[in-house]
Amino acid sequence: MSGNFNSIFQNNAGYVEEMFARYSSDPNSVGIEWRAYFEGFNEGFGTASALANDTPHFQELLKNVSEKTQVQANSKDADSVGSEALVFEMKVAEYVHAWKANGHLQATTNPLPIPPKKFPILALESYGLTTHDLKRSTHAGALIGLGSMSLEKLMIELDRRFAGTVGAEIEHVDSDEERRWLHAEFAKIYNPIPKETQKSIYSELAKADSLEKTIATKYIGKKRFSIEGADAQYPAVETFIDESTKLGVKECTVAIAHRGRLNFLVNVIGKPLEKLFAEWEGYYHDGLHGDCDVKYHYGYESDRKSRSGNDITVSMPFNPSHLEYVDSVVMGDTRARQAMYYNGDTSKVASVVLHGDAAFSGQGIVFETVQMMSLKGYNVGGTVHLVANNQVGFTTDPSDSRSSTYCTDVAKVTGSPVFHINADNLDSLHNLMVLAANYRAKFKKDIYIDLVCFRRYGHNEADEPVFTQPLLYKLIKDKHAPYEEYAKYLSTAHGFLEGDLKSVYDNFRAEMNATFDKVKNSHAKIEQFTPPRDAGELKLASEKDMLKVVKTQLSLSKIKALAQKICTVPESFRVNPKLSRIIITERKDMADGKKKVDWGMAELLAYASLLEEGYSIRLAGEDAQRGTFSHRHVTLVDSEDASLYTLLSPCTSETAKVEVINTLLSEEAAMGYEYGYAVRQAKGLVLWEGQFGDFANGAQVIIDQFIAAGETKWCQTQGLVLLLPHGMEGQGAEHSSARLERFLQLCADGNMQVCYFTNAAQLYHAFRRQLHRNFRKPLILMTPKSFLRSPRASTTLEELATGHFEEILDDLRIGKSNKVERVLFCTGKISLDLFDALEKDEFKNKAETTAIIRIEQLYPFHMEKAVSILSQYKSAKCIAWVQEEPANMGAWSFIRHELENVLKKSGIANHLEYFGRRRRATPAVGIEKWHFIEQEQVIKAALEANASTEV
Ligand SMILES: Cc1ncc(C[n+]2csc(CCOP(=O)(O)OP(=O)(O)O)c2C)c(N)n1
Repeated sequence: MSGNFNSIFQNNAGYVEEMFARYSSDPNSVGIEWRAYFEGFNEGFGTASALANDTPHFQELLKNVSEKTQVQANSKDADSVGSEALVFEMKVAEYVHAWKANGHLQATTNPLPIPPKKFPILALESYGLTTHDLKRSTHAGALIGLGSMSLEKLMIELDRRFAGTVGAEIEHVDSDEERRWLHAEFAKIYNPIPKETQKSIYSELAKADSLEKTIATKYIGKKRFSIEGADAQYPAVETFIDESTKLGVKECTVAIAHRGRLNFLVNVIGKPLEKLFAEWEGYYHDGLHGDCDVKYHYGYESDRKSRSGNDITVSMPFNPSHLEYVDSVVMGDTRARQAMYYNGDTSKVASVVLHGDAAFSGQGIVFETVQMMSLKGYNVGGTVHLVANNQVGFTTDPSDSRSSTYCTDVAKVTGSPVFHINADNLDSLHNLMVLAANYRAKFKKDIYIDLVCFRRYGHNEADEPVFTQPLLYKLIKDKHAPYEEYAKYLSTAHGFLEGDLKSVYDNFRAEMNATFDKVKNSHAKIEQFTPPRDAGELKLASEKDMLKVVKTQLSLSKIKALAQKICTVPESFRVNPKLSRIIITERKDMADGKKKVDWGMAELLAYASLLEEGYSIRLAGEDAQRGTFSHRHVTLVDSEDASLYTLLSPCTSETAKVEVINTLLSEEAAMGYEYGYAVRQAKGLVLWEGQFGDFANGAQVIIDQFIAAGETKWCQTQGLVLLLPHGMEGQGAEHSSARLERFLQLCADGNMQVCYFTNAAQLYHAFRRQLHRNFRKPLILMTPKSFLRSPRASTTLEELATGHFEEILDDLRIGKSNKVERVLFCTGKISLDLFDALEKDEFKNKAETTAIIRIEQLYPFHMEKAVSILSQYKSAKCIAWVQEEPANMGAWSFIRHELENVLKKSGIANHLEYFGRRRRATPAVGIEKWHFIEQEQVIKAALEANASTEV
């Protein structure tokens, strides 16, 4: 509670009462500060009216105020003589509010002996109170649901509740209902927990430590990113899982970075210890797919029981070293599970994301991901964020790694509650995780738990932490293992027998040692590819598999019927008249065969056809519903009431759903989310579209670490489509290039497809091909801007019905191939520019002697097809690659080796020439006029020059 009311109260007690009366009948009739003040009372009592009618303490306070006011009203100077009792109450009330809001600052959350600082905001004196007031009775405890008591007692209660070993940040939560609920639940945080639960917690701590010690003794000095010091994460997550299953949760997705990951994989996610030891031993069998990854990046999934014996599916996504990027991926995975397995019910799949304090406060993707919490296209019904705050990041102190007070301050962005807890207080941690599970289930929002703990060793086990954190590690040296500390507490405070507890630990060690011996003596195989549930017969595939023709045709009548369906809007829906003309009418003409099918229509037809075949579609992108260039208009807005209608909805069914999402303005988290979704939803098409392709490099980590490398590292396949508007049109450095060259540089081992189409039919067939194969591969697509509606890039319904995807398009204009003198290989937009140029007077004479060969799929490159096409043009004197991108960009550095091979294999001795821009530091010039001059020079050189020319 902010605002200093003292002066008001001192001078005008009657005014306070009047304000309260007004507030009680209508909270909006008083100013915001008064509202905030009286709302504070609400949290202790209930609603505003309950406050007025049902609360004995407050009635008493009011009576007191009333009497005093009456006295003042009869006196000569009623306004200036304040009620001393009221003033006192108000001062204490402010003091209580300060503790409710800021008590966490002074909480003893640190398990290391570092006492919390003192904060003036929590001092009596800051509210005009002194030690002389301690014995006075006050009603202000009502603010936290207590009766009247002395100020002294109230202070003790405030300290106990708000500054114990758990601190609560609740006051920033907007909703009254949530705040009241949170305060009421938080009041129970120190309640005792059942003995059985204590046993489970001890056992989990013992198991966590056992595993680390076993690995440490078997693999001395090896990196394992031990959980030691943050062991409490394990029972915390177990409590969350257990409580969640009681609330109906069937699956729990758990993401965690390096620290404690091996421990979590085995103990929480159920990866058999045998498998882990086999990985440590390096028992990799022949024929293992891909390059694999380090042990602590692997994910796992299993069905297991919760502590109470309920069924739960637990999973952990694979993740790279790049910290926090998996946050967005696990969100997408969670949403896909909810959509696919539980009909979108968010209460069935819950997510816990574990973070490190330094990464959580430093990495920007955290902000982007948490911002998704309540968005229609992203919400997963709330996530529990558990930060293992070991008070150091690698060798960096918190004072150097964040400006915010807490590592969890990003929670304020979404008005989510935050709790800071001392990891030694495992009983309260249990209560807190119960609270978290219930909060998530009830309010469907994120909740943050800052688990203050320590790191036993250096960043990894070989690092010496004393070099950089000598003081911290002096304290850590004296700290016992969490299982030992808890055992001490259980035996002294709860009558557990030390010997019993010790044997629990010893048994774990013995079991783990036995497992190790077993693995040492056998050569267990390491399993790799497991397609997601319900994905059908999916396989791994090579470059060769990717080049096989895929039957994507549908009958013409079927396509026509689909086309009609997707341009029919319900009669009651009022489409903007202009839009109706340019989109609906035109698309109807396309459906009737009166007009060629443009890019937008072909795209929608591909979606519609897949939906009718039972595949779901999820397209998320920046302004994707309309499309950056106004070409898509798949979701229309009613011009009168702004309601939405998706043109694809008539093609959907129970199993085939469509979501077209205008995303938050994020590339990294938004793309990561779709990656996670695509991995899970193998039976659907998942697409992410950039506003312009140029902005996709904001998601470079997702591209490099997940999309390009996920299959080779983890055997994790997916068919995510990236739609990246690309092409040089004079729009400057940042609206021209999706950095085709970067994607091509990442291509190997059949990891993805990189394409740049020139015809809408190709788009249609490529989208259908994505799902009509028994494997999944990402598709990176350079998409058009200027030629979205070009007749040259348009197609016919017949082509859709009869064709299939073509990796390379020969020049069908050429009548006699032996007349061809010049063969220009190119990709995407420049091909269409070249075709246009050949129709102009200046170059008309070249039309028959110049063949333009379009490489529509750059990777995997179809060598055989290219050779067979080029072999027709043996008479050509000039064979070249043409591109509009600078020479150090575009496809040139990738394709030249492929094309040189094509020449060799076609028996052509010529050199491969290059026509295009010179090497540049930026993808495009900033001055439009220069662009057009350059573009003309490229075209001219391509059609006339005899040797490589850079402009
Ligand atoms: C994006 C990224 N940048 C840098 C690193 C290198 N790195 C690995 S762990 C680490 C410190 C992480 O600290 P924290 O988040 O507190 O987790 P802790 O290691 O303490 O558990 C750093 C900088 C990384 N893995 N990822």
